[in-house]
Amino acid sequence: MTIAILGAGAIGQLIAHQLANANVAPLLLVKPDQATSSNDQTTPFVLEQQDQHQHQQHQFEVISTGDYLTATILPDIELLIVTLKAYQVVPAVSALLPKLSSKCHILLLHNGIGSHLELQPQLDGLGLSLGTTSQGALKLGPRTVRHTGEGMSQFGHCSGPELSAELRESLLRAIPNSSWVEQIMPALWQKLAVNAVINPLTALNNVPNGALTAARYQPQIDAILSELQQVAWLEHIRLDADKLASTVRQVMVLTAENFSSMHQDVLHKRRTEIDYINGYLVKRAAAHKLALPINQQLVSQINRLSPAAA
Ligand code: KPL
Repeated sequence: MTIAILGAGAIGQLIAHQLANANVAPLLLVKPDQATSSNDQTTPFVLEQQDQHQHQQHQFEVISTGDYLTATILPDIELLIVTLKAYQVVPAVSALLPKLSSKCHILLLHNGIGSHLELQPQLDGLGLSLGTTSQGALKLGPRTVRHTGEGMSQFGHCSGPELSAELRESLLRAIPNSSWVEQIMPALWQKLAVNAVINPLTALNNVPNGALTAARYQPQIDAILSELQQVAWLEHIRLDADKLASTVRQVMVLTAENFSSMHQDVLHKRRTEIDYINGYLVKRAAAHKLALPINQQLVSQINRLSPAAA
């Protein structure tokens, strides 16, 4: 069984360790400029557990994206787990597609929604699944990650042939608190709500996630969620408003000390995932001839602070 992970960021490396613990160590496909590149096949990857006293080491086969167009192993990949940022998915997967066999199944796992719609026209019959995770991971070095939060993971079918039962079982066995759901879109929308509130507000106000529990943010949070609910309804996604608001608040409390990924992206002047979070809401709303002024304003404010799309 050949599983590969495209993107050796914090979540990619965490899942690689979890798969290795379940005896299905994946290949890692990484960018050539990363210190994790294929030139170094000897330095182990380290997983630091939450209590910071326990460490695990695994050796993964690393293929740099600079070499992978010639890599003979690519046609053997049966499951490609893509843990890149949302905006990196289409260019990176498109470059790989000519080398993948028709039996390869792709699983996208990132914040936000929308990359699957851009990728689908190119898939030529390959199976596609989508997932969401609230596991926390922090990259401490090129080959070191810390598992910062247990969290839950959900996966589900999107299009084309379904993932084989064998691979599905391996994935669920490897990733703690994970499940395969009949309908993945409602789960993605719930995570979208969390990110649509926490990510831009923490980035714009330069605060950690927990700060958003202060009363002064509540009107803005309610407005973001109310617009999200309107689009979800038009998209036939049924979400319970009270449950959504309490989930968002629960994440703020559980991750109170953390700085959101968008906060960090803005701080380090990196491109953010806003186009696939609040931007996705605005786009879907426009398709229904609906305007979302609050979410649109957040998109504009974040885009003024971070590098624009290429
Ligand atoms: O997913 C996250 C992110 O930072 O992108 C949350 C859940 C908001 C945790 O920080």
